[in-house]
Amino acid sequence: MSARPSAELLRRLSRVQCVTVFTGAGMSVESGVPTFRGKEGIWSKFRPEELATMDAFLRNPKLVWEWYAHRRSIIADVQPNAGHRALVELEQMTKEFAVVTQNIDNLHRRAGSKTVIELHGNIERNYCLDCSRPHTGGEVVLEEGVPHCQRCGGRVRPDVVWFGEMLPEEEWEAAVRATTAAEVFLSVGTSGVVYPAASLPLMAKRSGAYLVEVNTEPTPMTASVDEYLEGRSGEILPQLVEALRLKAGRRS
Ligand code: BV8
Ligand code: ZN
Repeated sequence: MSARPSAELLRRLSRVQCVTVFTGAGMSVESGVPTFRGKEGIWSKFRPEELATMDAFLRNPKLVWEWYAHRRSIIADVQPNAGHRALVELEQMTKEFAVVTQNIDNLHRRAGSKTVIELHGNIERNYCLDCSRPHTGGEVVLEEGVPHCQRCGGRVRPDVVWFGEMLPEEEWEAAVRATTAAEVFLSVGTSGVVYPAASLPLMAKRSGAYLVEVNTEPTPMTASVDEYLEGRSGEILPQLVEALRLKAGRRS
């Protein structure tokens, strides 16, 4: 049974102008996409920090490319879940709204969210390490499992942010603007261990936002939030939107 949103949260969400939702891998679990650090984590014999790095790619491009191909195949077969769809509705009910996601699975956009800030890139995009040419899946030439650029023969990599790499500047700045402007900030389905993304919820709170966490279990952030809703995002977010719709209906 998942926690119900408080009257305070419903009051705020029905009155404020600016809402920002920060999402992590937990958002996509109910679509069938495994998280990183959970028991059923992706290829649990490897830690993301060991595979999602430039060193790992340079050392063993075939293994890293196969790991991303494996994840792409999972993502190709899944659909956005009720939680993604609830955020699309919440965006339509809110004057200024942004999803700031750590996820690379493109599910927020596929669900129909308009303002999606992808802090860690997008697994459906690739580019050439040498000439930076963007590559869609079809144009990648595999030689012994290693992807090469058709134009210059360079190595092609996924367009995601690896550990030790800077986040894309434009997206980071947009995320900070959406965080500091938020009157309500929802942190959904993230363990809050990967920086600098994990610094956003407390940045929101320090800027005056009402900070809400949605997670199936407590995280290092839970002690500092204004409201902790324990449960699955695919249940809690639709319940939240339904309660807001009812409240609006009562008012009109
Ligand atoms: C950088 C793309 C700087 C690739 C990813 C020590 C201290 C502080 C920082 C560091 C440090 N040592 C190293 C660092 C920096 C490092 C970092 O933070 N490391 C961590 C591990 C300590 N960060 C970086 O390297 C970043 N860059 O710092 O550059 C710099 C400075 C100067 C010069 C150069 C560089 C780059 C980080 C980006 C890494 N890329 N992804 C890929 O995906 O392959 S991160 C990866 O982790 C994903 O993006 C993922 O989203 C993200 C965070 O994980 P979560 O989303 O939280 O997922 P997780 O599995 O952990 O948790 C899921 C949660 O969902 C759980 O809490 C679970 O309970 C919950 N849940 C499950 N089911 C549900 C649910 N919740 C709701 N409903 C459900 N149904
Ligand atoms: Zn190239």
